[in-house]
Amino acid sequence: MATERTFSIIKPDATRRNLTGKVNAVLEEAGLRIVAQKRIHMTQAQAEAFYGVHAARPFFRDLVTFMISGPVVVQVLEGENAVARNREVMGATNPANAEPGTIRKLFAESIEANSVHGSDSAENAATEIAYFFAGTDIVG
Ligand code: IDP
Ligand code: MG
Repeated sequence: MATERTFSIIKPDATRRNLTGKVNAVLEEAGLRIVAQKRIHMTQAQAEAFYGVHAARPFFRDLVTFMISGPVVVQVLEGENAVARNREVMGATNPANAEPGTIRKLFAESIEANSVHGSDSAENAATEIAYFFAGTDIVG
């Protein structure tokens, strides 16, 4: 097992309901350490670039509009197998399919407003972390 880092976002539906601390508590309970964190309001250009991989999907426009509808908290999480561990604790994209106790089961409003983003691979995690954080921002 290797210690690794992943990238996480607490999405606008969760910041709007003042759930940052509750989401962080679930992450920490799962053994993930928040080694960098900041609250930002993404620009349209930032959200479009971040979700560029989904540009061809029918929900892309709505997703970008949602992601810039309020502040988000961008985070770097560290722990054993952090990428997979975070995906596990996030739960399925559609909260209707998410396991009990997962962040999306506990807090998500819909398949779109699903409270958190998490990197889906170590390679994407590195790219996504570098998009929002300098190396000196991350204190493990
Ligand atoms: P993930 O966040 O579980 O990795 P992705 O398929 O990468 O899911 O989708 C990125 C984000 O796009 C989702 O978290 C969700 O906010 C939104 N999304 C995904 N599928 C749909 C959909 O069918 N309708 C509306 N929004 C969606
Ligand atoms: Mg994804």
